[in-house]
Amino acid sequence: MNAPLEDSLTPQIRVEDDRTGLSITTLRSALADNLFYIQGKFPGTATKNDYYMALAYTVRDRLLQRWLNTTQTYRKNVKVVCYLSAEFLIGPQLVNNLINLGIYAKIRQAVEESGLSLQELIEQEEEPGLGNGGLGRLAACYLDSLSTLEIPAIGYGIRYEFGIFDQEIRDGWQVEITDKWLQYGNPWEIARPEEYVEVKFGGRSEHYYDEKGNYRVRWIPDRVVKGVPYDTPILGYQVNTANTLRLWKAEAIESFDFQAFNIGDYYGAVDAKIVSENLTKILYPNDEVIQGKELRLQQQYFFVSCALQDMIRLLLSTEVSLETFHQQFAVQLNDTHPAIGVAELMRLLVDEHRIDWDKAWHITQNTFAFTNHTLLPEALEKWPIELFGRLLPRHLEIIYEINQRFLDRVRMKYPRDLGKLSRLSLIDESGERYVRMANLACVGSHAINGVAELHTELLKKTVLKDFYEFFPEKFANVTNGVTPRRWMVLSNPRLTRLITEKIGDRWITHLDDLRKLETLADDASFRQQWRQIKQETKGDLAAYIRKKLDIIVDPKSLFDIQVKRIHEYKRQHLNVLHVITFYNRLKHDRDLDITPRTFIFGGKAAPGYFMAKLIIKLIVSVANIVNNDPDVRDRMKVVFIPDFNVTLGQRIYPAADLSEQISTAGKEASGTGNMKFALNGALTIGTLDGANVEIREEVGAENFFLFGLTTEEVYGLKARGYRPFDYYNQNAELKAVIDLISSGFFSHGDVDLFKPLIDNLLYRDDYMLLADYQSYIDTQEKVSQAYRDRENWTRMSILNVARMGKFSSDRSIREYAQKIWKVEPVPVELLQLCPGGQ
Ligand code: 4GP
Repeated sequence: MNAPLEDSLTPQIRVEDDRTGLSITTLRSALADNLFYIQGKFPGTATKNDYYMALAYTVRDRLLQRWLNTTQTYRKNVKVVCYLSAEFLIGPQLVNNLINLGIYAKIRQAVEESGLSLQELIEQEEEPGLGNGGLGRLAACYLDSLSTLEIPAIGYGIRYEFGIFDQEIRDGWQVEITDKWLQYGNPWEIARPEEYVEVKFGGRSEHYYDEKGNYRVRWIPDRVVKGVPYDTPILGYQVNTANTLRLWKAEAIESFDFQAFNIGDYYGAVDAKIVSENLTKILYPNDEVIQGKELRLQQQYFFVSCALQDMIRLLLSTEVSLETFHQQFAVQLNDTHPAIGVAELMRLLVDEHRIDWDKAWHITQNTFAFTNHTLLPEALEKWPIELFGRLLPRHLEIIYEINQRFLDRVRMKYPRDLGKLSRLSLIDESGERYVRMANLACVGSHAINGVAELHTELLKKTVLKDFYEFFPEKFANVTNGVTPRRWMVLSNPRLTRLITEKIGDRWITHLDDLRKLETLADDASFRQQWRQIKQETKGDLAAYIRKKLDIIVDPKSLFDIQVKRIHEYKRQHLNVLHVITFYNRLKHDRDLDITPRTFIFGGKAAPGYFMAKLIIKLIVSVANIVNNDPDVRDRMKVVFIPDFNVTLGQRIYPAADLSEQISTAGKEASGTGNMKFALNGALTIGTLDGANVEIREEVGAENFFLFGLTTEEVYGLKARGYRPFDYYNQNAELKAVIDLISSGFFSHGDVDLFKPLIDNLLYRDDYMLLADYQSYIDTQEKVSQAYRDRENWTRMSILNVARMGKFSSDRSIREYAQKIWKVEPVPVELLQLCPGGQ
């Protein structure tokens, strides 16, 4: 790939030494040195991966001045945002760092002059799959923006040894392969074993009077685990700020139990190590819903406790009073996964630092803010009391105390309203008793936000209604955004160059500048260039598909793409109903003048989610029939690209003509893939759901293909009694599609294979595919018609990009900073340069 931009955009360091210099000669010798001294290889025996590692260290060396100076700057009493997230899906680091440092072209030259191909080395990088989907990727975009905006920040999370599984498709079924992302080492992280903290589990609490006669509680655990931090620098774009992503690994306090060893218990001797390290071994591969898994609660508590202890240590090292904790740190809870932090901070302040309850509660509430990411009621995290109390006995007591005080206030406000009381309670007592994490997060935070306007409104009306009525002032909306650095500059260098040629490069950090493209939409030669770029990018994806899957797709056909986690509410199977409708139409009229399409899917299913896996099987089965049917050849192809991840997203989003955002209205909190597609010039076919609503508002209704029921209509239809079978019965084309699946046509005559899916649609259809079917098909027809007028399609594509400024994660982060965190940028000066510096 050519450099997306000219080099030397970053302010350069004044003093450079041999190790960090940027001349081609210095870069070449650094590469050779790192190969020899770090990888321990001669060029003759080095693998591509050795070269990748040597290159990564070469780049990392050039980050370190900024990173260490950033850390140094933050020691001086500045307020730091701490983003607590169980997932950070940061994607590959090499190219992002080259772009942010502004040294892409130089590095390419140095690498090529060393006889290597930069592209090949880039492809060596294993991406850290430390997240499932939207929530984890959002955290990563936010880290990028925090650094770019020079806001002091630390991301705290878990260093999973095995991230999200790699997906293979065998016989049409998803197969999960362990993700061994660390097997060849990770050049971007630096371990800080000396900054470990201890995390307790189990045991009991002991109530006592201290030396001054004050009533106190201490926790006597039955297990202690060590948390070791691993730091990754997150460099901003064209700035000196490099914030830290600090991920925790669990280790045993003593990794080898000599006592057990001495009595001959060889296995017992390493037991503690194994048990402790299990804690951070694996990321739970479910998005949205994970219920009741003890290890998951251990993971949550582990990283949150590590993070809060780390913050306290940082604060105390500056001689500032702990009572100013909330003025020094703004802690964002990325969903309820870190919500246990509310109880943990109370425990640390009250039990360990002897601050009285009321003061500690003031600090806690003013520290935390909570983001909700999903409306699915089944996704609200709750933990059985028994499990919770066994693992975190002291926290359960603290939660009871918080609850009692909170419910006293509720009773005052709503005397005799038992329903309210039981719904607001931190404890669910409707059957088996549970701790409700969303309630804990709402009570313990000063701010609560949804991730798109519609989502925030629905939160206030549905899942958090009672909290909204009780604390209306806490609620705000912050619509999600994505970073234009990764999702445009890095992934779409051709378009980046064209845009920059026309309007300069300020748009990369001020995405609203893209508006300047609006007038160019009327310029025929610009449209021609725009189309040309889309064509080339589609050609690249077609080549990838051919190489990986041996399927030939025509880059001139309309690329209709749906990539995201597989979930019934996201309705990949509605897309399949269209694919089959399209196929049937072609079969019935072989001369039909149809706009040729390539239907592309990608996404992982949670391993235990049968219906999602069956949807993948259906897509692949339909693909097999369609792609091998000579009657439709050249006019349609269906492709399921396995193992969708950040790296693949970077290839796929820029190559789309049409972006499928077709969730049932009221179900998708925001979506961020919708933003990545539109930013890269795809037009959207979508429902009025999540951030689609705002995207449509921005790009203009005439540049967006809307279909389907609104949230209100969905609720209304449900309330009246939805009968999906009637839709099937009354719509001949829909009936033909469903009957074709049921007949075994796509499953070698097996009529049972897709029965669970079909029965679900006909008799339940929770996500109302059948109700939306006709509207979807009609709108797809409009898409096909629109694509025939290439000039107008291109104009719409340009206008989409020009009007996507709102969806930069820079805008989201500015809103968090002003509305919620009350933090300001703190530019970093490169004062202390070493080694070899002044
Ligand atoms: C996702 C939501 O499903 C998606 O709509 C949203 O854009 C994203 O979070 C970021 O806010 N939720 C998850 C999850 O990924 O695991 O709950």
